[in-house]
Amino acid sequence: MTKVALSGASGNIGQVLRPALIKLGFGLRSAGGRRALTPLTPEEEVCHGDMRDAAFVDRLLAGVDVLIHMAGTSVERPLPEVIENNLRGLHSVYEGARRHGVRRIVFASSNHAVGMHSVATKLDLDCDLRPDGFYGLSKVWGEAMTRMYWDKHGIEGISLRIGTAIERPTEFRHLSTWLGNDDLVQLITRCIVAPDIGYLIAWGVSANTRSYWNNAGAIRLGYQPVQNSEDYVAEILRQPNPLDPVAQRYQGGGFVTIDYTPPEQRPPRIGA
Ligand code: 15L
Repeated sequence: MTKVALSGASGNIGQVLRPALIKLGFGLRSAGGRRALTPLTPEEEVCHGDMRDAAFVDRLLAGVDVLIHMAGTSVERPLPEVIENNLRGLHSVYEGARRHGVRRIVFASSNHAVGMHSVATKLDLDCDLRPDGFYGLSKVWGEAMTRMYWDKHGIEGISLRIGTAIERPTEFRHLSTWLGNDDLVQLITRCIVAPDIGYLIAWGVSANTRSYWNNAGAIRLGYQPVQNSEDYVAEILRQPNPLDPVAQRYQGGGFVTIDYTPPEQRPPRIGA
């Protein structure tokens, strides 16, 4: 039986994955952050702690085949916090993966690693990395680290650029970014069981008609999304778009306009 460790198990995505992975028959060890978790079944192992603590990482990863790494800061925050949780924390857990012979890491990257791309552009997986803040920048670090641990240490890695993982889309941007719960579970399952992956990047997105992203790369995983935000379009178009006009222009939406310098306040271009 494949032994799976799930970090960030008390977060929004973790709460969907825990019962689903147990039901699918994986041996699961779930890790929370500050608060202790209660096992959902007698078989589920639980732990909680700080990813920067090597002793905690050892408890999380001993005997594990696949780490689903969802822990860390998941929104835009001041740089020192992002560095601690998403850069130092990630390094600590990846070193733990080396110590314990973990075979594959599934890294929760984010669309915010490319959030400064225009909503008018459909992106392929080899698009330029254009983070929309310190959080997105930390995901660029994470993707590169996941690649490095495959190249240098032979730990298979999958960087999932997750869109908006919620039960149902609720606003205009979600028509492009939504990842429904059923597709999320299918995607993570494929990330655990798909053979001979080496390293790859995939968009964590449903089969949305208006997707910003071309997910052809996910074919290697065997991921075939079945949910489509268009099913909710009538309801969403009845509501005003909550994003301001600048945020509406970029794939990262509201993350873009946090600490944003408007064009009229930017230095003039050389030679312009
Ligand atoms: C993310 O990366 C965040 O973790 C999540 O809270 C959402 O903001 C999501 O992206 C999104 O872009 O909708």
